[in-house]
Amino acid sequence: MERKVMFSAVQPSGIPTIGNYVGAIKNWVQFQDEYDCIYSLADLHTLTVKQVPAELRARSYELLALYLACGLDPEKSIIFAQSHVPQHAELTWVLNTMTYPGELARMTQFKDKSAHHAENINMGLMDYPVLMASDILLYGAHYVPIGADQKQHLEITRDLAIRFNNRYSPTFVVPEPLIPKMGARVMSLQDPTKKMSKSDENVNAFISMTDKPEDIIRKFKRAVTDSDMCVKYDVENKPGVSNLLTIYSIFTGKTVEEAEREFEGKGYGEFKQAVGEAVVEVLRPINEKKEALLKDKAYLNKVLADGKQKAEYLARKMLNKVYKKIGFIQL
Ligand code: ATP
Ligand code: LTN
Repeated sequence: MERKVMFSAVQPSGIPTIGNYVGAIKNWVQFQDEYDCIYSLADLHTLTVKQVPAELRARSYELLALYLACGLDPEKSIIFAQSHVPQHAELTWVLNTMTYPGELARMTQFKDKSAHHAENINMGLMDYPVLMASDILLYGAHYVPIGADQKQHLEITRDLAIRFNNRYSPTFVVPEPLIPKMGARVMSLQDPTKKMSKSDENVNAFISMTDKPEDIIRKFKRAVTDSDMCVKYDVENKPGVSNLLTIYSIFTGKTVEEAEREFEGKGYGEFKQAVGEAVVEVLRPINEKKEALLKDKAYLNKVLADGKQKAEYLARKMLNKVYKKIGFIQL
């Protein structure tokens, strides 16, 4: 039986947070034996917000090293940089001609980011979902493992696939999102009604995967909770504590109920310390591997070169098919 294809990506727009880890990267690792997995560094996407060139380059290597340190295996999966495969930008052009400005203008991420970067509302920021659709459709991906915030973009991707298939003939696979039951939306430590984001201006709001142990513990200790001193899962009334319980459960493998029992009658201080320690223990070996990998740029470049070659082969095949259906001359 042919294996299903899986595609996902993270932008090297900052250091990944534990939200990116549990919402996305951690789950990607498990799929590698079951699916044909393709994982990308979404570097083209980062240009929708102003970037400093040297920092973008350094963060791209850092993200690649983190992918590998988390267990993504270039022998099993295709790992590549989006900017190395020109077909992503080419398919975006085609899909742009089938996308309506209205459907992009109502995307939550576009509205949030426009409010945040009012001085730089560029066409790319609005077109972000069409580039994301191209990423996915080029490889005929059946599944896209993402956090809950990306669900809307996946719906546009599905609409575009269906629109193209209807106008021409069946070409694209209509992909399904895979959103984890737990950890699909890790919340900010400073405002537990907002998602944790690597580009938050308050560094206490997020835990970066590369934060030092003492900073991780300190940030959890300062996490906003409530005043009733009871470790109980109740998203509505206790969003801060519920977020910490979710994080604790994912990082220890215990259920939320087990965690509630463990901290019954204990104060928030002890609970927050335990959450911090659980996260530190999971991130420690990942960071050690990442540091070692970053010292070997030749190896990282080789991973990217191999990934580019494999990804481009698939992308070129799909784009040729698209160009043929559209009516471009085939040489
Ligand atoms: P930025 O802050 O630069 O917009 P981001 O932190 O939202 O970035 P992305 O690179 O856009 O991260 O997202 C990468 C993946 O991580 C996506 O699948 C996204 O759904 C997931 N993700 C991002 N934030 C969270 C979160 N707080 N909880 C769970 N998953 C998340
Ligand atoms: N937009 C995504 C990152 C991303 C992506 C993709 C995710 C770019 N291309 C394709 C899944 C599939 C984000 O998480 N902000």
